[in-house]
Amino acid sequence: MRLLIKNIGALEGGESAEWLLCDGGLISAMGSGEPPAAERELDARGALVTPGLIDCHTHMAFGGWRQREIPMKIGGAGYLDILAAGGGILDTVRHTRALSESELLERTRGFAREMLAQGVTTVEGKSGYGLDTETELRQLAVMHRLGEETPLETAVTFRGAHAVPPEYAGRADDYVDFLCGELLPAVREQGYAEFCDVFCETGVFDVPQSRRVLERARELGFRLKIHADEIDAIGGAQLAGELGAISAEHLIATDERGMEALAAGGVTAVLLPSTSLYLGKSFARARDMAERGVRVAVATDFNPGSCPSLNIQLCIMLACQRYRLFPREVLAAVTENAAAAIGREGRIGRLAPGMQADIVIWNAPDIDTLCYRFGSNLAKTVIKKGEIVHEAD
Ligand code: IZC
Ligand code: ZN
Repeated sequence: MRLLIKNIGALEGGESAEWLLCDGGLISAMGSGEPPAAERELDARGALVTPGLIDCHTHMAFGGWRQREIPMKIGGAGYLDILAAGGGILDTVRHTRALSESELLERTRGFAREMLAQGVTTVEGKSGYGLDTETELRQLAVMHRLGEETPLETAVTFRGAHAVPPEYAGRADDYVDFLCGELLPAVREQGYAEFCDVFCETGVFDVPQSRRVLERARELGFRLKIHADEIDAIGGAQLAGELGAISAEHLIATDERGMEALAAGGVTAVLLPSTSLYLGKSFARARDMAERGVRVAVATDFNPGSCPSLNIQLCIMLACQRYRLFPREVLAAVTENAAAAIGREGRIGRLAPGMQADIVIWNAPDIDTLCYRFGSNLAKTVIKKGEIVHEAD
């Protein structure tokens, strides 16, 4: 069925046009003047039209919440203090291990509906709340099934190197042996994860341990991601550059040398402004990165600890206000640059003939308004592969 969007007021993320035609899940034509006929028509009534948003960094398949950490945090405990005391990620691991695949899928499906309603048509989701073979594979299966069974497209990332599990307490190197020897091959065999990510951070995995996991993952055919410099700059950005990772994520504490390494390695910087907000940290040096030729993407980091929000529109406002990115740069950060962070550029993230028909019609006349009116959901009609998947009341 052909779907026509007409009376577009402002088209962003592609050449300007007044109408856009979808056919067979793709954008088949765009233009100005008299639109062609189609079986179904949507009148944009002068509104903004953009590519579907891409949330290229989440940990959305998890059990439980961590609201009970709030008094500890207000009392002065930091993210790494809570983790070192057996809480934080390890608390979520306990809750995630307790859920069956169908229970975990049901929860995650609820998040997927909220994301679609926000204008997100593709999401990346990481494992890392199992830290054992069975639960890690279950989390990956849930992210895969979410993509098969809902309109939300998923990119699946294995992140067994998220924390050292209680079974390996004080034996991080042994856990790294287990990851390289057993878990990574099992994940490869399962076939759902495209990417392998590591939490390279003080007290979690140091640079040599992160390197071991990532080199083994590369050998097995995964593309590499790395959580780097979220709290301390211990060399994660340099490692990402050296290994030619597809992306490095967080980068709150990244210094000049880290930025150079990202630019030289062609690594996309995935920045997570809601995490900075929620942890009360500084904001990544997005403006400096962009000016040094680093491709900048922005995502939510949705997870139960450091960012219990899947609101990508909040990230859009923060990217503008706190990263000092211009509205067009912000839009690129949640569309085409986010597509590059998950190896899908050329198929999603832009509006052009031949691209997948992932489109949002907004309750807004222009992208400045998206960066401005935070707190309200401005997505009006959300289209995935040429089908309407959400319409605001
Ligand atoms: O559950 O705390 N930063 N991992 C690294 C997270 C945040 C997720 C969590
Ligand atoms: Zn994360």
